[in-house]
Amino acid sequence: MKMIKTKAAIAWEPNQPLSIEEVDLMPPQKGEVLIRIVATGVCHTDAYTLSGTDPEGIFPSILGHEGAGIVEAVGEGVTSLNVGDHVIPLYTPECGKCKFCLSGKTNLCQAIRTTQGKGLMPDGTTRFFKEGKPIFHYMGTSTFSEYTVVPEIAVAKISKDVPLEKVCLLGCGITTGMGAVTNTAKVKSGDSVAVFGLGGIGLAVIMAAKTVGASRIIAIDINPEKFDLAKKLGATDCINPKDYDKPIQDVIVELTDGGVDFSFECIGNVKVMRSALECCHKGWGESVIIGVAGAGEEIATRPFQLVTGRVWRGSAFGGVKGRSQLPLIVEDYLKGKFSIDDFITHELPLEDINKAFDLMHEGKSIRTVIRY
Ligand code: NAD
Ligand code: AHE
Ligand code: ZN
Ligand code: ZN
Repeated sequence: MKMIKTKAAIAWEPNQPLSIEEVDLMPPQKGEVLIRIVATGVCHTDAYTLSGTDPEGIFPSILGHEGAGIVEAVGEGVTSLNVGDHVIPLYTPECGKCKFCLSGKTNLCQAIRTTQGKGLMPDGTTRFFKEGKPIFHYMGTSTFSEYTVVPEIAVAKISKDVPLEKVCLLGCGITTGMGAVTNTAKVKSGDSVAVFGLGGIGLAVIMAAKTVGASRIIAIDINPEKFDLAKKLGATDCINPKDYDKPIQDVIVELTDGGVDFSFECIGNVKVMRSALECCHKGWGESVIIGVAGAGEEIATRPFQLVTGRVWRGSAFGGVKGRSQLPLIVEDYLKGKFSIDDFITHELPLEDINKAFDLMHEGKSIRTVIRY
């Protein structure tokens, strides 16, 4: 197989619009697969990296990590995937062999994490080129390209019965929010929950908290336009911190007779992370950080908050092991156990991808799905 041409949105430098161009893509090498991306969501993490505040941000690169597609070719030695398989590329792979995979304690497979963070395939090179010069991969997935090459261990094979233009959102946002509730926090029926940030992640947290039977789900955002959907998905209370002249954690502690059982930060704002911890109930409340903060940002609280029993933890991709567990989540979607449609507020062709970023920054979208 020779080099192919693919249409892609290139991030040439931070804070500049993506440029739609044709680039060259090498065929899949040993242990790699070529995927035709059918659709991809645009997640806030793509905007974060494009903004230049991601310490691992590297340019020029092809962003995108919330995609779904079809296997077009497999490289030497690939045994678990075949041409025609429907798949979701994984930014958190699952090799099944590394210390992390074998620990039974985490989904954070580290088999290819170092090269992935440098925008490279596991052999230390790129597959994308423009006029002979390498274009870097992003999160090991680069779904803002019609064709992409991904390591076999970073591909979940899913049912052919689901629409790829919907389940692409399981490649990051919806899975992350739902998994943070069920795997990381392990919210149970009757628990109270506070959710900070009502984008794709926060709304998925709300949806899952409702499903497990949370008694009270407090949704917090500075954009009240997000409240209707939050209520539809299960929020019992919607709060805009701008409506109060005291810290939002104090408001929530008063509302809940001492604080919530669980809180989730779904923004990436270190000050809000503090509020999310401090609105948790003394003695047992747990706060899960999902939001991603920029280089140099740090969280702070009085250690007393932890001494007195609150717990701070984090969650990546909802603690979900992509190859073994994501196909089961897709099956749950097929069985009608949760909604994806509610999250898709816009659909655009790749040519208009910069509009998807504008809509996100203007607070007008939950998820824009880019259809190739
Ligand atoms: P989004 O931009 O769609 O939503 C963020 C929401 O936060 C918006 O509704 C915005 O109005 C609200 N917000 C902003 N500042 C606020 C404040 N001070 N107080 C209250 N609300 C505020 O983003 P998203 O795609 O839902 O992603 C959310 C965060 O999660 C981002 O930081 C993203 O990078 C991160 N993320 C992490 C993981 C993970 O695995 N840990 C996965 C996906 C996304
Ligand atoms: N490069 C960033 C890391 C950002 C980050 O934490 N990413 C999440 C996924 S966000 C998806 O929208 C993640 O999976 N983290 C685990 C990991 O290994 O990156 C930075 O800040 O350096
Ligand atoms: Zn994401
Ligand atoms: Zn592993």
